[in-house]
Amino acid sequence: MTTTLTLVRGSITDQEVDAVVNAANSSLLGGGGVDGAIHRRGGPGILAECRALRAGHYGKGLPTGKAVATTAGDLPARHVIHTVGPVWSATEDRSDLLASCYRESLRVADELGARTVAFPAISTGVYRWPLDDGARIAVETARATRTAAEEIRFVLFDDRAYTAFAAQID
Ligand code: AR6
Repeated sequence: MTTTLTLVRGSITDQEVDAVVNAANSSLLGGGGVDGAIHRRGGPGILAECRALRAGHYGKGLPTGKAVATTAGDLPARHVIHTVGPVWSATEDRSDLLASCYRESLRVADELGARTVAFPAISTGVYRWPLDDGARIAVETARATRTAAEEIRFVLFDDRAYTAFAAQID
């Protein structure tokens, strides 16, 4: 099975795919950026499942680099996979944690039977990861991960992010 990497400019909340990935924080209880947009558009069903996860297996929150799935609520996707990217550090190399977000999200996507998976540029917003490096890690990790997904779609919110990802794909 071959996996195709695709790029679109737009919002993760508009993607009609089996699973969209949320750039969450470890609380799983919402935030700004992608996270805020997903909870706003997806409605309260997503937060309800996140709260249940916090009341159960993830009492201390979701660790950085891990991923967990919930309903997609009112989104046009079937599932949301929440992952927690690392905050950028100039003094510590956290690249493995960022790669882990993509790997773990694809592992969860496989468990869900997802054939189409949409990712935002994890950590490149509030968490300040440099866009070119974030794009490199995203594309390299997607290419290196064995998955049953047929399409891995990167959804870029602006021209700068789109250009950074396009440079990695070409
Ligand atoms: N669709 C696609 N990409 C988007 C969207 C959207 N609707 N909105 C923003 N982006 P961020 P992070 C881009 O900050 O850096 C939250 O508060 C954005 O331009 O969403 O991993 C969480 O709760 C950027 O390139 O995620 C965490 O606390 C990229 O998506 C924290 O932010 C990621 O930006 C996570 O920070």
